[in-house]
Amino acid sequence: MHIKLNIVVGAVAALVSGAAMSQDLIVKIGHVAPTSGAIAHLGKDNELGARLAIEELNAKGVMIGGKKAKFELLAEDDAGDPKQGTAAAQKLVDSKVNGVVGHLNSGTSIPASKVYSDAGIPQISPSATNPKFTRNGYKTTFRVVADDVHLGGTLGKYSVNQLKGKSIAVIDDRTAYGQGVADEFEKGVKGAGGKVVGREFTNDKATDFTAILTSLKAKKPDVVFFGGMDAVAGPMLRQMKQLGIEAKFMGGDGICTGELPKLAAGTMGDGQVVCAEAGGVEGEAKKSMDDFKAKFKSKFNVDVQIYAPYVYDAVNVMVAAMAKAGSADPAKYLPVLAKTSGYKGVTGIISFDEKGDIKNGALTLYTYKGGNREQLAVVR
Ligand code: ABU
Repeated sequence: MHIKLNIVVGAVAALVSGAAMSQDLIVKIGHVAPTSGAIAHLGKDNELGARLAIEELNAKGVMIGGKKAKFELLAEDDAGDPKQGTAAAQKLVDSKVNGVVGHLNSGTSIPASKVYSDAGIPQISPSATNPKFTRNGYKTTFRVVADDVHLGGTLGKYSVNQLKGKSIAVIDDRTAYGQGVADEFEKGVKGAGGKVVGREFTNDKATDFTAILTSLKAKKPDVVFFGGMDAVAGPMLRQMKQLGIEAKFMGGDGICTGELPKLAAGTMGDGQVVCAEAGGVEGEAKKSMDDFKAKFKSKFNVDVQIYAPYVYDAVNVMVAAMAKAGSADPAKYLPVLAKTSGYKGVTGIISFDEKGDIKNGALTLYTYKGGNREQLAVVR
């Protein structure tokens, strides 16, 4: 009799628990970054930022419209390639994701933004800095970092005013990001009264820069700016050393990673490289960023490369809008997301302007000493 009663109680409990589970709201968050190829270390950094956010949200138990939300991460690899980027975007749309965080690159985020816009699915890029990303008039497009007008322009002025560059050379990798940030850098140099003595280009898969560096060497540059990613910047620094080019080396956020010293294989001089992350925190707000980096390291046993905290914030901003709207339906939470104002993230305060860009975005200038990234200043 006692055994029978236990079986009945167990069955009822299982039914109740099953009923509760069936009432959970499944929320699918897409994430896209290059997790294969030369900048896979950056794509994995971003993806881990998303995984951490999703794990914490599930552990916390977020209620959306009276239902407990269960978040699922649908992670795609676009290899940093525009065609694979739009294919990944379409795959996520077909999987009926509720929102997307990504892509990592401007060259993939920009074409993918049309796919998401056509499907009415909100997209927040944590790292694509080309200004065009938010200038197509799509209501679904957001970004939580500063753009290349701010980034390249500030670095251009810095090269003249702080580094006292007199003959500045510029190289870019012909990607949407690399060429765009190099153009803005050049404008910043000229605006500050500086002189660009040479402009060369390569591509984002190149490994041999002898021809362009030899050509620039003849112009005796004291600063070389590279618009591109760390996987190309590292070997370029090695070859500059081999060719005896003693110039300072500058770049945007694409080179401003934890991996750069390894990629340059010990050829970077202390203070030789100056770069900028397209975000940053200062004062009391720095603690939340530092705490995030420590938590990330303890959980995944790797250091943050650059944009994992911004991915983490992007996921949380999206989910905060869903909770506030009481719905994960993109059409219902999109207007709430667009009105995001004063959200306190680990990367600082997030408010969106009418284009979907972060308001009052910061930049953090860094150099490297002893193979470690060292903060120089946070500027707005
Ligand atoms: N912002 C640097 C890396 C990503 C991109 O914009 O292509």
